[in-house]
Amino acid sequence: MPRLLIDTAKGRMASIVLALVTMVAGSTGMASQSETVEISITAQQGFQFEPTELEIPVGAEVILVFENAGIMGHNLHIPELEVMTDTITPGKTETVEFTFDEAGTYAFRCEVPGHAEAGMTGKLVVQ
Ligand SMILES: [Cu+2]
Repeated sequence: MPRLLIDTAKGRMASIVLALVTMVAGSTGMASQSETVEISITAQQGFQFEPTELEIPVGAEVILVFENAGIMGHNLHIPELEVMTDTITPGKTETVEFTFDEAGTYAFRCEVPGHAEAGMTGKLVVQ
């Protein structure tokens, strides 16, 4: 009889802990799904992106505004997502939207011949 009481108490504790874990997991999951993040990357003079590194939450809907503040045409390509802007002329902007479903470090680069080699590269840290 006393043993049965202990088992019941343990069982109740276990179900309370489980309920808490489920609540926490559910709320963070919903937050990342509905999250929208706007970032901007500028192509500068001298074959440089600014910034060259950004942090992005995994699962967020990313709105990337790419601006060309340089003196020649540039684009922005994220090879692993197959996301790429047009090559835009100085003073123009282009917006692309995408989502990273997996954490990791993703490179971006300008695909105009010679530009990445001259320094037009950067990375997005997704976590
Ligand atoms: Cu370029």
